[in-house]
Amino acid sequence: MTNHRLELLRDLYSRMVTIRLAEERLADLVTAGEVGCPCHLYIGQEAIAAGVCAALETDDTVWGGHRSHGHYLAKGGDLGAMFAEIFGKVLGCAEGRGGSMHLLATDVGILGTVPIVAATIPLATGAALASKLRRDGRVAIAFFGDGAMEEGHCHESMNLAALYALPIVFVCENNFYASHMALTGRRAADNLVTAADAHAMPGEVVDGNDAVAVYDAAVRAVARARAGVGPTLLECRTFRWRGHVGPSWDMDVGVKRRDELQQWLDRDPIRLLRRVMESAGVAGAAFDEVDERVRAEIRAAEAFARSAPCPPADELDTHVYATGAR
Ligand SMILES: Cc1ncc(C[n+]2csc(CCOP(=O)(O)OP(=O)(O)O)c2C)c(N)n1
Ligand SMILES: [Mg+2]
Repeated sequence: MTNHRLELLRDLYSRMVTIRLAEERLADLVTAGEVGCPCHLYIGQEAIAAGVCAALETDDTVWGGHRSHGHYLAKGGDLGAMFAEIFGKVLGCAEGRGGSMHLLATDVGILGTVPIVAATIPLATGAALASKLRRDGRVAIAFFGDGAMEEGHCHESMNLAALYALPIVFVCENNFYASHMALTGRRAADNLVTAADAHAMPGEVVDGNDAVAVYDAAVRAVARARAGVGPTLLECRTFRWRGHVGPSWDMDVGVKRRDELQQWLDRDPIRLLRRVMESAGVAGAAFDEVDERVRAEIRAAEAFARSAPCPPADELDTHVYATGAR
């Protein structure tokens, strides 16, 4: 393995561990009642955010939904500002007014995560159209779930993007559930990727638990987008380990996921990557070092969030009503 490739694996590992450990801490804080904000955890899907974002430049834009801690962190969003946001503090990345489902970091290209299912797909398409008109070379990434592919504006966006050959990659994270409904209970066939054919763009099914496979697919799709050839649909197949929202393991809500979940736990994306790295000669101490560094960053992020002030009560309706001249 080349040094360059090994550096990539280290980078992917670091991004994935940051997401995993940050969310495990958030899960504990929700369980302890210290965080009241609803958190849709991404644990189990880390390889997708890490693999795609490792293929991007800082200026490229990323758009997500309700389950976007992973996208925010993988694209380089500040950990302290994310914790502060989830604690509802003014130093949060949305000034404490959005919480877990409205993470933003315009300086690193995270332009919008919004919990209305599929809402950011047209926004990402608009960003791609703007990039094409400005010729600024940026690529937009729309991250969304399998459930979002059932929304009309997802397909309207894909059609427009294909028609105008826009620089965008549609990344569907197929975790086989939308809330508590299984994919096969909602669709006649497990065939999400065939939407690409309908919209005359390339589509690729990717093992969403294999960070390197995701990265390689993203590199191809981003290159097409940047070259002006047009959009790509990546269907990354994965599984969320926790409940739809909150830290539970989702085995107690009437969803018969136990057997399915066990199969995916055995394919832990972080463990899979670690195995590849170990066989390339990376020693155990190197992983411990990353884990320790990330744990220290999370402790610092939490301390920062706890010590930050809440938004002042007299600013309750700031940003709610339009002000100034129209
Ligand atoms: C337009 C809209 N309809 C319904 C909801 C309620 N809702 C929130 S998340 C969700 C499921 C989304 O599933 P999917 O797109 O597969 O993402 P996942 O939760 O699996 O990551 C639903 C139905 C919503 N937020 N917005
Ligand atoms: Mg889903």
